[in-house]
Amino acid sequence: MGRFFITTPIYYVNDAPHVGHAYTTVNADAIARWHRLCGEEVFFLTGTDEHGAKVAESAAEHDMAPLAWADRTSARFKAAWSGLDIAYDDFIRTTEPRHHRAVQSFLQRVYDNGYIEKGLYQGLYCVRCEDYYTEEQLIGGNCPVHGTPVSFMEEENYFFRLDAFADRLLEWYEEHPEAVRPATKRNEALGFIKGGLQRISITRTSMHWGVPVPWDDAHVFYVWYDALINYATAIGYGSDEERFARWWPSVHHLLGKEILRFHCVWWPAMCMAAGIEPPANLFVHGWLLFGGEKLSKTMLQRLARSAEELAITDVAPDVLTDDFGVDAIRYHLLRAPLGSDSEFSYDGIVARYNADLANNLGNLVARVATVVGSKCGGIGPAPDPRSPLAAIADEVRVEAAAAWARFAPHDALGATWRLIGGANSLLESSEPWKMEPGPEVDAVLGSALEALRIVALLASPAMPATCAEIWRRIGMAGTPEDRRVPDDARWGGYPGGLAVSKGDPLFPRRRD
Ligand code: ME8
Repeated sequence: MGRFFITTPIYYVNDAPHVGHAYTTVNADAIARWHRLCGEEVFFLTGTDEHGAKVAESAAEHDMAPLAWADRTSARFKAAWSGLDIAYDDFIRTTEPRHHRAVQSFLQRVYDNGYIEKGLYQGLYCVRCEDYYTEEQLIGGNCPVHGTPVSFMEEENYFFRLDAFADRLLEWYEEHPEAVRPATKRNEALGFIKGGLQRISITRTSMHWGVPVPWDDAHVFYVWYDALINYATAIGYGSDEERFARWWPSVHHLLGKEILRFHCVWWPAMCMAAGIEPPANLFVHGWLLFGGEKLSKTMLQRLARSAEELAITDVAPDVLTDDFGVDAIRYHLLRAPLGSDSEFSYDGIVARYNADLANNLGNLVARVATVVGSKCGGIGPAPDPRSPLAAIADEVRVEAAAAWARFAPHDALGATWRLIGGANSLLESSEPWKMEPGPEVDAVLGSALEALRIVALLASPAMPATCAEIWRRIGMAGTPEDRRVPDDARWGGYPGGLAVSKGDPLFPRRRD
């Protein structure tokens, strides 16, 4: 049996989850569900990043101890994911003892291998990024990511010899041309490496909210250094070597483009320094943009201050799912191409909802059930092996599978929706509702039911509850998730003779 290990970044607990986090998590969830449908053993990891100055500051602002604050916000992420039907296999918190142990054993190894040394660090620091910048990297004297002022910092700490890995990283990139995708992001990472790597400061004495350095208890590890290791902790690094070897290095890291350097330069080098293989697959996605800007916490706070335009709550995942339904929001997030930036707007959700869900999928389900009721006594006929839909379904099955496999849910769903469109066109051209009951009507309706069965299978990673409901309405037993692709998605699987039930509209049309 194949194995598939996928991760999201672990999110900071300095603030509440928003739709940008949901974008990554829903995509990872749908891709994980696809691989389960393929019959693979899947491990889907997400979690929260709970150390560092930023979290300590947020806790202090709320008059709380850092751990109590982390408990509260981490729980909000879990609640958000349960509200979006996210089926993760593990939710890691970096404050857990298992993570502290793994970080200490990983970095002790790097230290023992001679890649960590002591030195004095001075530089311009952004607290929000938890990262140092050079003068040239600043924009108008401010942090290039947050646009907020940076501060001068000086401290004695330990350094990781990132500079020692430039050649090995370039070699690794050469030998693994597909490791970082898309190609534009691979080039960006290569640009960082070729631009020159410097040793990086990886410990702090200025604050204590972090994993203690095992060989020097005056220091804690810098939060990025502990955070990246979560991917190894969760599969047993340092505690269960057999388990670790089963899952590593063939991981798929999904991440936003602003953390490319950490994942595509630092992390592979850290792995090399610890004597393990670098992660095999890194997929760097774009941002959801809101009025052309990254939909960030900072921006949301600003929006909340100028609430006439749009309130912060409009982009919190639960407000959207309460308004449109869980699967409609999942679908919307999955239709934004993963590799590039996409505009995100309320009007955009309404437009896509009406076009794809209300008019196309919802309409097909309702029409088929109604006409099967009036022309076939409510019993679904078997599909026609010569239906024009059979050829579309064959094509769509192959295309959707390839698209899911290359981390392109938007293309997989685009292909799947061609089958819905084909079924709607068949109904419109043959107008079974005007025909006398008989073999001709049966052939059309049986084929439309078969198209719905295949759509419910192929779209189930995106819209699990809706697809299970379609499955039930066309009379199939169990849920699509009990089945396997590609075999069960071949034309002819709908047996006929099943009771087809009508129900409330799946996606009532929106007027706003
Ligand atoms: O960076 N569009 O955590 P974070 C798309 N703790 N994705 C977005 C987004 C947007 N507008 N805004 C956020 C951290 N994201 C670190 C990660 S990993 C070892 C440590 C998503 O809470 C996207 O996945 O700032 C991005 O990379 C992540 O949230 C950043 O979350």
